[in-house]
Amino acid sequence: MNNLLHFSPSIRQALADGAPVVALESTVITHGLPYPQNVATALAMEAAVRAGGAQPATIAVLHGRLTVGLELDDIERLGQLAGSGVVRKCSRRDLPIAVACGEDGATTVAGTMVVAHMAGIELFATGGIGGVHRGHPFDVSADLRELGQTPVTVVSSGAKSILDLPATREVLETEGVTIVGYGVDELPAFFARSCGLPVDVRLDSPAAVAALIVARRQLGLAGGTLVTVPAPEEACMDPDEAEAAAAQAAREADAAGIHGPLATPWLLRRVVELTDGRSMTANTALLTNNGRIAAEIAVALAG
Ligand code: PSU
Ligand code: MN
Repeated sequence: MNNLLHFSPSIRQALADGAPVVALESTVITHGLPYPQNVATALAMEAAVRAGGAQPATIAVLHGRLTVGLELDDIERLGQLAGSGVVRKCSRRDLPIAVACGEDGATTVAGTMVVAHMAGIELFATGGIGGVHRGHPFDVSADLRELGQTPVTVVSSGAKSILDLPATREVLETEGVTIVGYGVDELPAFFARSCGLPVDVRLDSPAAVAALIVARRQLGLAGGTLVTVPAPEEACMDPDEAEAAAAQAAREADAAGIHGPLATPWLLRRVVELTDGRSMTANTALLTNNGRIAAEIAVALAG
């Protein structure tokens, strides 16, 4: 196995046995949520993956090592460093920096997909993917290109409306990414159960999603699949409130000249502030729901 990779004993064993494993990202811990809610959410997500019948492998770069399956104290340490700026946000282009410099790095959706694929993990659960920023058509998250080239299935609740969702959907089409609506015909927009855009196919069971993943593999298509799951009904925010917060955050970011990799963390933090933390409750609920569904798909795929 690649000597850059470091596995926790339980994940090493699960992968050797061909048992279902679900990858989880770490940028949501260091750049997506504040401490201590970030740690509580990360652990709740791990528990949800176990409840769905799979092993959770939270991924990060620890002292330059690509680590697959963080221990509890690693999650706590990264969680405490949220917002400190000392943990590098690692998308594809940042991974070599963190490795070469022996740094701690939190993996984004793109970064987590790269490491999960190296490790032989096919399922990955998160909350929201990156996309095309509103009013900045050239600020396109590397998550979209990664989905186009790396064969990992990402289970998420779509993307936050801090992004330009129609443009994001167009880029995914160009990249050849199949967008599945899990039990829905329209693309969820994180806090809202729909943004009015269609998905490519609606599938209603883990077995149906597993069959699509197998078909993609048999066709020899390089990229991944995006499975979108709406937030649980009771966790959804008022769509007008969520939209107003996203729009205000985007305007403020422009006025403050926030751009590049800082943009997404800045917007996420601002949306939590503008919604008095209501967005965080919804966030935790959808993250754990996605973890369980990804586990069920991993079980179907292993079976
Ligand atoms: N959207 C969220 N929460 C998050 C992120 C996005 O609702 O935590 C994180 C993910 O790690 C995602 C990254 O991969 O932000 C995208 O950043 P960028 O736009 O810089 O590629
Ligand atoms: Mn960007």
